Amino acid sequence: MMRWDIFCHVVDNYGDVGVCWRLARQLATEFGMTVRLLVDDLGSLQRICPEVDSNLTAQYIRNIQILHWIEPFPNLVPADVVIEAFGCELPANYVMAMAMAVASSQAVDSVDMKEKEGCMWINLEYLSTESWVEGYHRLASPHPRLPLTKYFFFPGFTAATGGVIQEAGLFAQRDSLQSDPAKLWHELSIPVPASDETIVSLFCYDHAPVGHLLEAWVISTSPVRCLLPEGVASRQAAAWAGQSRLVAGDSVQRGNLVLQVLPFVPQENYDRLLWVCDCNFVRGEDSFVRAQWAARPVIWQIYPQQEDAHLPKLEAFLNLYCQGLVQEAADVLRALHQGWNNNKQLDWDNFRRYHKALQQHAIAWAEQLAQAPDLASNLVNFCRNQ
Ligand code: TRH
Repeated sequence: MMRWDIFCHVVDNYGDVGVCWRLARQLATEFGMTVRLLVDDLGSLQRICPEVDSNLTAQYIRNIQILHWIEPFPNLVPADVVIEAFGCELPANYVMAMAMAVASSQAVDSVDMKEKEGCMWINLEYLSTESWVEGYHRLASPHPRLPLTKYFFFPGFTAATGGVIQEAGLFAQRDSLQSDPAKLWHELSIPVPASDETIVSLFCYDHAPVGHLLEAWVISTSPVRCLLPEGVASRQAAAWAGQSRLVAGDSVQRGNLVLQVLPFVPQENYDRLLWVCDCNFVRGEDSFVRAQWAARPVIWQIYPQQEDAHLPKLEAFLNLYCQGLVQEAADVLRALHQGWNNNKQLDWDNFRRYHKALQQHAIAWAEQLAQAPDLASNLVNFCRNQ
């Protein structure tokens, strides 16, 4: 089970490839696996990992072979473990090669009594907080024609799911920066925050009520510095500021708000940014999990789905997350999430009032989450035991 292929079809944005890239790195560095990452959109990967050359069909970065997934797909020898990320459809010739590998190992098996080998085929699903996920996690789905079985693997926040990505040493790195954040402020050319200033990072989808939020900060009773990575919600922020566009390095001051546009940073640096902010607005899947590891209050904009199918998922997460949080603080957190995800007004001062309770809870939540095995360990163990 040493060779892993991770197939990633980028639907949109950076989350699909963001999760696959993290997983690939962890499997290679912590488990010593030989990993190939096959991505159909190298530009998205390059955005979060600038070392990637989007013109190359094959390249090695940090011990991972990155292959441009193109059609027609070349004939490759399949790996021992094949991850089909987020239900992307594997190339037909690759699936046939998997089936042939299994068939030939079974033939050897009957003659030599050798241990049966073949491909473990895993569909790594999207992260979900809903309880039905526990019942579907690790279910097998035999192929209708070929001697192959696909297993469904569901990341999640409970012990009966596949867990979430957590690299070894993550907390130690986070704690070290949190105890001395000055070097990051310096790197980002941000003045060391005043004691009454709230530093917020803002990463959201274009339909978020950015204007409402910025207005709430303008009239906030204490100063707010909003760090906005370039290209994200910068259109609404620029429109709100009465400017044609905002680019990295720009800043806008209104009332009690300083809005500062940062470059879109490499993935590791984004983690570091989350660690030092007092509150993180995040979205999708990967930034959402990383903000939880930051152990700072999180406001999540969930990826929108047709017929508002995403709203029960948001509710399920809040139900889980708010356990053990004092009722008033939980109400405030829920109200902010409802407002942020439903294009409504936001009561920032109320959030500030409960910031301490929310901060303590964020630490406790991260500690509790870290008790369960992480996604990569769960995947490796599952494949070994199968
Ligand atoms: O970008 P996202 O919205 O991604 C996804 C996709 O839209 C996907 O189709 C959808 O199904 C999924 O969300 C739920 O949000 P996400 O998941 O948070 O991914 C963003 C990635 O970008 C994450 O790995 C962090 C990274 N990032 C940086 O590397 N630098 C930055 O400056 C920022 C803001 C983010």
